[in-house]
Amino acid sequence: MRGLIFASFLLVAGTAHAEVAVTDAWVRETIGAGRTSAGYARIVNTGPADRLLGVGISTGTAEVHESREQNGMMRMLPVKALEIPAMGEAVLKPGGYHIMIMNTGLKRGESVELTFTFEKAGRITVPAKIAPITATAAP
Ligand SMILES: [Cu+2]
Repeated sequence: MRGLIFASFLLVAGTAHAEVAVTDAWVRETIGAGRTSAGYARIVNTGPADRLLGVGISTGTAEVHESREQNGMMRMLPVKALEIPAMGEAVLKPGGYHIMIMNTGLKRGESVELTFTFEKAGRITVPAKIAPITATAAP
């Protein structure tokens, strides 16, 4: 039943913005007093090149970051616009591009809404599953 609701939700989002779809969205839980987390997703583009301009979360604040090694240290840098290639995809995953999530508590097993804003495709809101803090891939 949950799967069915999720599938029909994606169908609605897909109808509004047929060329860009956001799938496999997930975030990590926060533990104790922790208020910072990270989120990931796959962005599939069946149309012309687009750009991801920002991501919002229904329960706090979020920004797009890139993890990059600099002088042997992992650093996180804000990304102003993430290029989504024509007829291609962009994957936000641990160790690379990610959604930095601040000022919120996230409980494992629940879900939260992420809103992706694209230059051409506009806004796409999808549910993101909240995974254990140790997760390295979509639950
Ligand atoms: Cu970050």
